[in-house]
Amino acid sequence: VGGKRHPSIPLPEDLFMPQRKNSQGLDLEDWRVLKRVTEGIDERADIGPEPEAVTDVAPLLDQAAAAFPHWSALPIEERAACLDRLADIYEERRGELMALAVHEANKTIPDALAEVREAIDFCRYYAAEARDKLVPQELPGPTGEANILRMEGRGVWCCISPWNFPLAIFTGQVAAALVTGNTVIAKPAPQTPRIAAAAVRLAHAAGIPADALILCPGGPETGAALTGDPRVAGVAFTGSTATAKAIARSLLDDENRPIVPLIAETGGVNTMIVDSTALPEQVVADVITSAFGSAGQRCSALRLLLVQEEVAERMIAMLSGAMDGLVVGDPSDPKTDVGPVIDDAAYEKLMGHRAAMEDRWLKTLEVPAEGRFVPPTLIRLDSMDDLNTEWFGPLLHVATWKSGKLEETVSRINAKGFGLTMGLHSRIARASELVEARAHVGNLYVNRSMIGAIVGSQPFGGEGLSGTGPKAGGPHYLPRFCAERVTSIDTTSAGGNATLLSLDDIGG
Ligand code: UN1
Repeated sequence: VGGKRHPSIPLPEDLFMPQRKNSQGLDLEDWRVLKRVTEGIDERADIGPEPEAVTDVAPLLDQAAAAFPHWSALPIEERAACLDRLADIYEERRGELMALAVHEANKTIPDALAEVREAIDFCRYYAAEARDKLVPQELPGPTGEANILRMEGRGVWCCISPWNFPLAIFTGQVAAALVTGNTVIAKPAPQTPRIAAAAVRLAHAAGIPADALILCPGGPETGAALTGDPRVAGVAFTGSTATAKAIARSLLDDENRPIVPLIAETGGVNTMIVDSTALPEQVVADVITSAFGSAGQRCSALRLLLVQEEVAERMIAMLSGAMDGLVVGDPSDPKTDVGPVIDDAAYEKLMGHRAAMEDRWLKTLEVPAEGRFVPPTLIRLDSMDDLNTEWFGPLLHVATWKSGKLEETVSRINAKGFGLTMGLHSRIARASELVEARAHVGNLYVNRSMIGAIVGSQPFGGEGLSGTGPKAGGPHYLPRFCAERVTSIDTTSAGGNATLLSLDDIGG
């Protein structure tokens, strides 16, 4: 790897075939799309006015509640078809959506493409899941009885999404809530309301009624007003652990309020364990991608690298060399690997931590003076136990672990209380089995990068302080949005029902 740049983002004119899929899972066809889109992106694109924050949420909730009976009664196929149409529309309008992701959320161009692709994947996956999983099911039971299980909408879901995946996670939450028969109030992060507004316009164009999906831009007060309202029948939230806990409390505040589900996906102190058998070049490439890709602004990102003592010095030297290849700068430039962080508050917080750790820097980079560029920095820790907070940016902490102490190392990582992603680089099968058996994390990545979970293949989400589950993009996600109802009918003559009812008879 040495001085070679990684991840390497080709200029449109030197398109090449990557050896393997990169962190975003981009393959040759994607690079072709990327080339076309890059040429189509207008740097001065008008991203439009910011949608106005909502101060009074009550009328929106009334509207969404009124729309529920009609939307929830539609056949599953009609709702699923809306998601498929939305996926098609996203594909057609990919260039504009990418421009919004670049200009509003500071996404690099490959990240912006991955963002739109993931949003499309969520639509298609949840549409397929709904067709497969939501149909009424006749369950086995004693003779003379029919037992029918139905999965139905619960009411108005409130979806609160983050700025770091302003289209993908926004769309994933909304699509899941809608296809299961709920109506939705969607509150995007205050940093990224425009791309959310575009998504909602396109969703309406795809056939989702305006009252069934309502955009509700605003900050934390708007979010609190929504989750505190008894008309809300469920909350899907991605963001900080502290906010998830505040939402959970607010859902339980009012004694007369029904108990409603919360699906929370939050942060992590994500760790990668590297042993002495790992392939150094691969480790370096995967660490760079996992820690500095998307400027470290993914909840899956690598925060703490744990290298086996014997190989630590060499690994750190190689990593430092590879960091020199990172291009930090304007995200709309296709050469850029690392863009600015999302806002001033994030910048100040990260720079504060970086400055506090100055005597521990192993490596840092020069970055453009103008703009919110946090220099990718490698920070040495005396002990792996010294990092227990998530720093949401391109700051990577490094510590060592001792040969023979793999199990203890995993326990110490578990003890931090988070449980989102973990990485392992080792060529020993037993090491992989041990970590798999002991690690309390939602997503374990072995001998690869630890970001860029693929919808349908790598359902994503954590446990402990990292969230409630179920995993987004996985087979258990949709049921959590549903009310599960069983009807049991006596079909004997004694029960007054001589014939077993067919599913059609009960409107299934
Ligand atoms: C997040 O950063 O909020 O696997 C979660 C990944 C992404 C993570 C999304 N799907 O990197």
